[in-house]
Amino acid sequence: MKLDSIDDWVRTCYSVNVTPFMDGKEVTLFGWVREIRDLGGIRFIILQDREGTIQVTVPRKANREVLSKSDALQKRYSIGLKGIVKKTVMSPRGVEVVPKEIKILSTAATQLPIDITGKTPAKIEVRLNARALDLCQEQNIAAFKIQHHALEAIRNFLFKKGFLEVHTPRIIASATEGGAALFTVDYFGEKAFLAQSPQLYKEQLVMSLEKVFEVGPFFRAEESHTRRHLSEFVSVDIEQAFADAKEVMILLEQVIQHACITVKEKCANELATLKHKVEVPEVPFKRLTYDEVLSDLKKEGVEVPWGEDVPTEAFRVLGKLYPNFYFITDWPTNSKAFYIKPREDKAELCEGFDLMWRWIEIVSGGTRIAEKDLLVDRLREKGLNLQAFKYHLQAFDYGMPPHAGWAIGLERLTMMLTGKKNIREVTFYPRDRVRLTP
Ligand code: AMO
Repeated sequence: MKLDSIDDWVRTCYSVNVTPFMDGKEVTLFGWVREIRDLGGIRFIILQDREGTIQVTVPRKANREVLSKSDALQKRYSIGLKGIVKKTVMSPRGVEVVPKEIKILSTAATQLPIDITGKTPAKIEVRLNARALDLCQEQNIAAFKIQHHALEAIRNFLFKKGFLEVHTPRIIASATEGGAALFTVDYFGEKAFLAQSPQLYKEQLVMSLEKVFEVGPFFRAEESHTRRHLSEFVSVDIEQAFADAKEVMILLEQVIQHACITVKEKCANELATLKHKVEVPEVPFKRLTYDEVLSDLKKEGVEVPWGEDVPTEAFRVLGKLYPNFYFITDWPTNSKAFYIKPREDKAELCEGFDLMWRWIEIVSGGTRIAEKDLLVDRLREKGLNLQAFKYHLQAFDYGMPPHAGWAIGLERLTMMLTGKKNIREVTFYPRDRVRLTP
């Protein structure tokens, strides 16, 4: 088929902007054929674009060119059309567009691997294999718009609070979050790693910029194949000088609340598409200590030995007791990373915290160790190689202020905001133990 060229056509509006009030006006639309229905010679084409759909009605007496173009259309062809808006009671939105001219800009395969109307649901593996097409489903567009608005809200909030956006290396020479979950990279013949977090760099940057944040992908060679772990995930990190865990926890709950308010306000249509409700959480969020968590669990018949991490099954029980956001503070020092500050009054506990939503950990953070000697002790206790941290330790000779920070897992936050149960649903192109493509 000979394709048309876009020429000087410029979109006048998206599908959703076409309303009955525009009756009689000419519009230029671009998008994809979502469905075609023939009814006694009248042809209905549902045109989909980023913002939604609009009914295009080709009457029997349309001009020959329009009739033959509309005859050739199939699902997922990308098209442009100029047409007249018509108020009607015959379409769900009370409006249709009658085309004067149609351009076929690209074609598509006759057999598509999934039904993007979602009427015939496909398994997630099949959908992920055809992800470019799968992402055209309204549900997916809705989920990623919600993610976009949440991240925009978080960024704006942090800008207002005086944080500067920074960019740290992804190719690094030493681990930050423990040695196990690292991907190695051949760096000009030298062994390097993909960064698990911006931890060391964001800490160093508070010496100059004081309040920093970074949004970007980080990498964990996760062996566990769960519905909330990826090998590559997006982290929203902050770090603040002259602050402790208490202060950054207050910032965090405000950030989360602001993201929820924004999504609720700006994404009503997307939430309706997903049949999901976002409740705006009240601040302050509940604060539970690790000891309180253990005792709550014990009452529910779940024993977690003191000092150990809380297993997933126990978190599920806890999530039923606290079905919203809550912090867990005062973790055993040894259960947290080497850079988390032990409590001054009780060194076996630390100033690290997690922010949970139901049973899922969405954020973790804490006050950092700002004293070089203590950091060296903690590195040794964790069995880490001091030499690998030479440059980081050096920074502590140059005036490292007290500081604290946190990192939100963006996909996990999006799960909460969209009601999706599998993290792969809210990741454009998920990477996990068994998936490296597409
Ligand atoms: P942590 O390792 O807890 O902390 O990571 C912070 C947050 O990132 C998300 N996350 C993940 N999401 C998907 N897949 C994964 N494999 C994955 N791993 C982590 C979670 C988690 O709460 N440097 C510290 C943060 C800090 O103290 O500032 C850190 O990386 O939502």
